[in-house]
Amino acid sequence: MAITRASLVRATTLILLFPILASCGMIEDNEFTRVGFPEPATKEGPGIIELWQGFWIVAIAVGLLVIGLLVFASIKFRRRSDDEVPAQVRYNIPIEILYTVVPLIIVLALFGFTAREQTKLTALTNEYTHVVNVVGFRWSWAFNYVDEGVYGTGTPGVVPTLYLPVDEKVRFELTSPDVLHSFWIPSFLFKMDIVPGAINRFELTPDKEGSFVGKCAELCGQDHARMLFNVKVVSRAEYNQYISGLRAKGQTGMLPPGILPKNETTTNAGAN
Ligand SMILES: [Cu+2]
Repeated sequence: MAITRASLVRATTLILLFPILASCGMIEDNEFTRVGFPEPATKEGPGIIELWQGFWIVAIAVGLLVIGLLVFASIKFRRRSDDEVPAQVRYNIPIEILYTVVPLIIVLALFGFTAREQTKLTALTNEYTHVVNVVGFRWSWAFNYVDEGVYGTGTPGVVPTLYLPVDEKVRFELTSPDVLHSFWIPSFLFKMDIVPGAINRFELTPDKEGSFVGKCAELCGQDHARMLFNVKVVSRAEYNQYISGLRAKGQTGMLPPGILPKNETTTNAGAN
């Protein structure tokens, strides 16, 4: 047989050592090794990637074990002649305990790692440098730059851009005047629902300058698919320049939830 015990041990070791090798830079960081995730653009991103990779490593290890046992059992305990009935085994208590307890331990461990990462990710601190109130409305986005007292906004036809200064922790406050939306920037590896009547908060630190895309991840109505926005992570100087530009255009104050800028109406306001 081509699969020897040595090659199985080698493959398993490689899978188990994957996170260490990856973090040492010995395995190339690409979309394949990130299992489909985009390159993270926040300080918090790598932790989420590691959790995701960990789940895959466990899933692959369990999958290999199950397939291996299936192949092993179907060869070793196969019927060897027409008049032979293979040994019928049942009520093997140690094995039954084993296959109840081991999956339980795996699930609890996965739950533990997830809860730990989630608690860290959603923790609110006082260490942020600025606050952006994201208003998701049918069917676009407004961004109130709370500390600076200015806003930017879009329409279903004009995609708005959210500006963020690089390497500064930002607190997002999500509000909606109408229905459920979900604020999602794939490159930030993070999304959170926006619930009417509530304020959902989270904090992230974008650490890569560049342009990213964002979208609504909650099917919210007729023009849900048009709820797109751009994200620009820029230097502090460029950010200040953008804020001054908004002020010069008279976009000062906060855009209250549900109020669209002048000359804009929600064309589908009645479509409930
Ligand atoms: Cu939406």
